[in-house]
Amino acid sequence: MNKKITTLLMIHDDQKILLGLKKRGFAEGRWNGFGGKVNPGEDIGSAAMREVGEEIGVKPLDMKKRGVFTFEFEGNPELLEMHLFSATKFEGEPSEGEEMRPQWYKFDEIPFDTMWPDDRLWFPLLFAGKNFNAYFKFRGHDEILEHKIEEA
Ligand code: 8OG
Repeated sequence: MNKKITTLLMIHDDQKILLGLKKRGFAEGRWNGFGGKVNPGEDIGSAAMREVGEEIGVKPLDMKKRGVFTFEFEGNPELLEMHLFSATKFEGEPSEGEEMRPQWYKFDEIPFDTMWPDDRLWFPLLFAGKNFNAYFKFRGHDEILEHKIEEA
């Protein structure tokens, strides 16, 4: 099976998380972390750094790998492999770009209803400092048919 490789970087501290409202593309209208497609030949961590720079103009200083997600979309033979990173320190001031509008959310005010539906299932592990791998099978972009999350 073919797969597309993407990155996702979550910037957070122990009380709040920085999310961006996606203004265009695959998940327009959803709040998410920062990331996108890895270019051919590009290192995955470098892609994660590049994307957050392009999207909100910051440079993470303590980026860590947290896990790998595999997404399958019913009826689509191409799998999506998403590499999750997190950071708590960064350089620069988050600013709105063409693609993303950044905003801080307290942990108990995260807008899960306007996020990918899998996020509410794994955010607790992210905030607990765990590393984990996950598999989600979707119908469309809203319905999870199957899933598995395993601590790594
Ligand atoms: O540039 P593009 O629109 O392809 O980027 C999609 C971004 O969304 C990329 O950072 C990967 C991320 N992403 C998915 N699926 C999911 C998901 O289910 N949850 C979260 N939080 N992010 C996702 O492609």
